Amino acid sequence: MLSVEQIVLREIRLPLVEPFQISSGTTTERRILLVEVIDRSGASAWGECVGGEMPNYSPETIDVAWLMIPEWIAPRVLGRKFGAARDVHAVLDYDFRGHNMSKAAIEMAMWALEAELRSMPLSKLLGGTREKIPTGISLGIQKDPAAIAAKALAAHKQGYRKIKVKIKPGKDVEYIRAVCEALGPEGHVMADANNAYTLADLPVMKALDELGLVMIEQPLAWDDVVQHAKLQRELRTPVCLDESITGVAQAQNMIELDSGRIVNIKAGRVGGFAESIAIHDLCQKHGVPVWCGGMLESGIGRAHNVALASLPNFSLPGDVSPSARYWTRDIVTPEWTMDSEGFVRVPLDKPGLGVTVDRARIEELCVRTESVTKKGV
Ligand code: OSB
Ligand code: MG
Repeated sequence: MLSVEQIVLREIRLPLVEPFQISSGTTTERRILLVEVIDRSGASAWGECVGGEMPNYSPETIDVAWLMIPEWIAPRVLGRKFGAARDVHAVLDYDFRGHNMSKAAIEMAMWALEAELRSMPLSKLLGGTREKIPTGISLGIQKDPAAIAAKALAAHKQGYRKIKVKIKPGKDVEYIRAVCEALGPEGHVMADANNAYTLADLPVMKALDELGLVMIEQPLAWDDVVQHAKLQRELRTPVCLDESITGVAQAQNMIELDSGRIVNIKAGRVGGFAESIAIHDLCQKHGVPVWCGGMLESGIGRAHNVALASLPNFSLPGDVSPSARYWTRDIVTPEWTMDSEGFVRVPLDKPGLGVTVDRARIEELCVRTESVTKKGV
């Protein structure tokens, strides 16, 4: 039985080792909202809200999450008895639209707490079967084709098993072509547009289609599944949806309409692990591969992602790069590492997240904190 008495929110600031540019904006420093859920016995577990600094990926931001969690989400969880973390999703979703990233931060912390209390690795609690995760890198937009080709080649040599390159109009075909030429046929290159195109850009999409990419991620509008179906009909390259898939219903629509043939699952975007597993299972039933996306998470969010990516239908490399790709120093020990073959190991030797949360480091980086308990207690 799970019953949480206190939820603590903390905002930390973590500068990225290099700026990360996508079609809709650049991030240089992450403002990360961490949540800690604490039960009666004092057992605690962590979650991370993936809401961005700006509303350029989704309407959610860290500041909106900081309002939503104490006011609307924590009260549904505090003092309530859950048989299992699996039951939290329905409670958070009942007559409560959207705010998936805020809900997910708490829902995922509840799974971590259950794993902790049952002394099992989070991966096992979720139904994971993999012991190591094939890893991809997501490279931000660079100043010219030579610069992105050099970055991609360095990543390929480090062992990364999938190289994702961000694109935007004017920085697309020539950039991707340079990467493909640098890496050769074993490059496993893909492009992610973060909604920067419309169907009027079909010639650009057709040119990308000639390059033999593993997939093209979310080229069209962030909430669309209809125009993507028209595009997919014109392309041999599989379209992968990210932003558009906010839950299992949209995944169902994607499959019915053939608007994409691969799903990037980010647990934050879909409201947590229960919904991620539902999408995973639906896709598996329909022969649609999935992979685990990333949102420039700290070592805590990364632990959640690695656990999720251990499920069997996560058959393509995930954006679960090691700590050093993002930070000079992470907030967990040991830090996340990748071997020279491009695998991140699933920590199966420790319960819960499988890494130790560095509280002292979090205190150092913390710029605000709020503790929420059940009203009247
Ligand atoms: O579209 O996948 C995306 C980061 C921020 C917002 C959107 C995206 C991303 C990434 C980062 O691609 C992947 C990572 O965490 O390494
Ligand atoms: Mg994406």
